[in-house]
Amino acid sequence: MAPICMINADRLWTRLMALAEIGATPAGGVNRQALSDGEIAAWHRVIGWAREAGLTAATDAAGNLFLTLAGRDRAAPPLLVGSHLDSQPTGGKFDGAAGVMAALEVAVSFTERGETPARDLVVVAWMNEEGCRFAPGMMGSEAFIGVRGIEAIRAVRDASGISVGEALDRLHAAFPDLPRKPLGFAAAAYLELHIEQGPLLEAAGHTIGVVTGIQGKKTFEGVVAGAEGHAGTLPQQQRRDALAAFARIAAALHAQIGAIDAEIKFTIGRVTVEPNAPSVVPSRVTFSIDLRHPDNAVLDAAAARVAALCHQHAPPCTVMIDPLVDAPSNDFDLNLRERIGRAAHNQGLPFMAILSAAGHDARHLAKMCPAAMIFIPCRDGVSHVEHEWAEPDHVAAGASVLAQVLRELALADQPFVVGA
Ligand code: HGY
Ligand code: MN
Ligand code: MN
Repeated sequence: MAPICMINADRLWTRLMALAEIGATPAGGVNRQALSDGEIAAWHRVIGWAREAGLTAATDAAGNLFLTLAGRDRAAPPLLVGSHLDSQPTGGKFDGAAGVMAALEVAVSFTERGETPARDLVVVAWMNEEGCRFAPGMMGSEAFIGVRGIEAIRAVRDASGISVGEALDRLHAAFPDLPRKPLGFAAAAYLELHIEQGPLLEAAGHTIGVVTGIQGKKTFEGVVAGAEGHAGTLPQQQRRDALAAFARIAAALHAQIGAIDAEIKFTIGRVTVEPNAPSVVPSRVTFSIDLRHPDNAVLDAAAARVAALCHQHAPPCTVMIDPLVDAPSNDFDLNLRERIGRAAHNQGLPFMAILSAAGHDARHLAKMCPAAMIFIPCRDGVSHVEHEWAEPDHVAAGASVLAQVLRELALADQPFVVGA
């Protein structure tokens, strides 16, 4: 069934594919990491499209991008809608980008219909949602709502030693004319469209997911310390082999944390070995831990066991475990969820309630204003892979539902009450 809410589906798809050319990988994916040349190029392209439609562009100290369609009451807290433009190194065309482009398409459709929202409609692209080049992720939305200080964020370095601060200064220097908004300006509500990044919508044959919340997530960084030595002369018994210790630790964590129940998600996604030389006994291993579960009590109990298991299997090496992210499962705004379901129903789109297994910036926005998410299916439920795919009709349907909800909120003369 064609979407009934005025968006230009062809323009949306064409622009989404044009955006995917920035950072395109030979295997058909996207590598457009946070604050990279690719993301700067994406800003130029998206700001160009926004300015063509009369929106104004701005940023903030955290490198978030804001594209504003002016409303009648400029002083009223705006409607925020968007996602992120950065990707994983072997990411896909849709993760984040679909949400930013759908939001921009809705804003452009307002201008084409000569409609002025009652309050500003601000399209946002959050800085470093993915947390790959710079860990942890969601730095832009965390700085925006104040759960992570901008100076702590600026101090984080990537594998080549470049700090977020240096990369942010480089981004801002590339857009010297962009005004700066204050971190954490008040917003009336936040909406985010995203691919599900899981199999449930596709399996159920549904087009729209009304996201109830996001499962809890805790991440850590572990450092195992040993001692370097000659691979040919240092006797085994005298070795403090950091990689051997990490192997024991990883096996124990997978066996005892990763198998707690059918819901737990446990990932060691990055391991760095030093000095990483074939004939040198490894002296240091740095590794990531990504732990998730929908039940906060189970997540807390599992996380509480991580450090003890690491210390148990580290000797004769030592290990340090630093917590990075502690984000409990949350619930999205009921009123917004009802609006999304109604819009999907009005447009004849099969929809279902769904918990998000993947993390999103909306988790943080939900701490400062009513927030909700709209999911669309992705092929085989896969994401964070180069062959990530979403059907044009699904992208259009998601944008059309987003448009209907935003028009309800934005065209309401009397101040709408969300979060009630
Ligand atoms: O890791 C996540 O859940 C998100 O897709 N970056
Ligand atoms: Mn994402
Ligand atoms: Mn992602």
